[in-house]
Amino acid sequence: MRRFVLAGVFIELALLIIGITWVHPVFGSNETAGATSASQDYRVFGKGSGNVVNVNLEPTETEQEIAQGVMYHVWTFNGTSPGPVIRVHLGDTIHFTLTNKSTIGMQHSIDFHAADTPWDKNYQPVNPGETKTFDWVAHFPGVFMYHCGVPPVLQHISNGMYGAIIVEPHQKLAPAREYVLVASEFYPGKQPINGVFEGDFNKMLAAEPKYVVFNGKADQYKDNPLVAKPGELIRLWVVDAGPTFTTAFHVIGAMFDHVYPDGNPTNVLNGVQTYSVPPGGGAMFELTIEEAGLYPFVTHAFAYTGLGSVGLLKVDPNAPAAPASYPMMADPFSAGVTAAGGGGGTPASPSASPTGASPSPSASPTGGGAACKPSGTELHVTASNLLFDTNCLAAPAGQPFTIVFENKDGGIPHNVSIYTDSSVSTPLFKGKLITGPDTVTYKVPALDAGTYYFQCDVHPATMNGTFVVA
Ligand SMILES: [Cu+2]
Repeated sequence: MRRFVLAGVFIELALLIIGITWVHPVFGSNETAGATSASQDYRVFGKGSGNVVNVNLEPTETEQEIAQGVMYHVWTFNGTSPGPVIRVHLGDTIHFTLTNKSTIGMQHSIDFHAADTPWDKNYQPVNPGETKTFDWVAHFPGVFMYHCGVPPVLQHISNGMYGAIIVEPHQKLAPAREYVLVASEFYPGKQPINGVFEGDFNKMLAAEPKYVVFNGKADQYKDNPLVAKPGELIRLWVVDAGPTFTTAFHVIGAMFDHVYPDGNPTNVLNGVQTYSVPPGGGAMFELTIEEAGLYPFVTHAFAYTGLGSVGLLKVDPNAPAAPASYPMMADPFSAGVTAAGGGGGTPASPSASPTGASPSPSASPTGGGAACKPSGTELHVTASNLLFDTNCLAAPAGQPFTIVFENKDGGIPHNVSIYTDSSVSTPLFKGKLITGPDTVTYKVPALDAGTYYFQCDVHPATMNGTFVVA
């Protein structure tokens, strides 16, 4: 069995972090014993080998550097975008558990492209704090996407909820230097909020990404090239997570000996220059490079190459030896480069979760500035793309007032609540949650003069500001 990336202690660590347990390892799996499945060369049928692999994914939102110096509020599986690389064998039963650890009150779900299982039963939204478990059998070998399928799927995928799963075929693959590359797009809004960008749904709809990346960060393999030795077999597992663009995968200065659409060894193309991996698709690329040097890998759709989807493959006789094996689950950032974060991306810390951070109002008590003064008893605030359109609201002291709140985020609940301060221990007014698109007019009783704090109680880390009563 081929394993991915790291060795020793780091593998243990990765397994712990990623939360996946390899239950019955299948070494050299030609499965017959106890199997109820029939098999054709391109697939198996039925119940498979009976080997069970526990896979646990935990949707959660956090922050991640998606380009040099650009922090983004990613929605993830297990705290990174892409989520962990999952690696199983043809015929395995995947005992899958999703535990929704959303920090912003968001439903999430799973969709495994490698599985045959009913959408209406197993791919449905899971509420925050709830768990969903089901089993499926890996009937097809190859490399596949998994993703969140909660509407709008465009938004959940754009914000980072995807990963790759490799299903190894019965016939052992030739030993190779392997890397996993998950291509995707990011659509940050114009301005960061407290230094962090949110996804812009309108840009997602318009297919106008700011970044097109491999493994969650623009240009990361320019700084930290993938390495190989001259003459060595290189195997690249490429998944295009989209949400919208095709990856026209090409290595400058080299040809692919073989491309296997969807990674199925029975789908063989020979002598390929560029092969398009569609959004939601995958492919296994094999090549051998004889001469030492730098060989950039790109999407050959050049309007997008410059947005971050170019990396270097460095062929060097002094490259460290390829790993003898690859772990069944791995940190997608390292992509097989070296142990411990050689890929340059730092897996985002789950502790950066919005509810864990103490919300610091973006405007200090005086930060509202001259523009933030009361002007009448009808206040207006709009929520869009998980942001308010202002970070300061003001009302006159000693008289009741109204807040006209418009929530433009379809399917997403928001509210406006006012507290004495950002510890949110003392509410002055709690607005009813409304799910967008919707508008509500809150009637707020008179408040004494002071400088207070407002937030959306569902998204406090990014939707907050100063509330001035004067
Ligand atoms: Cu989701």
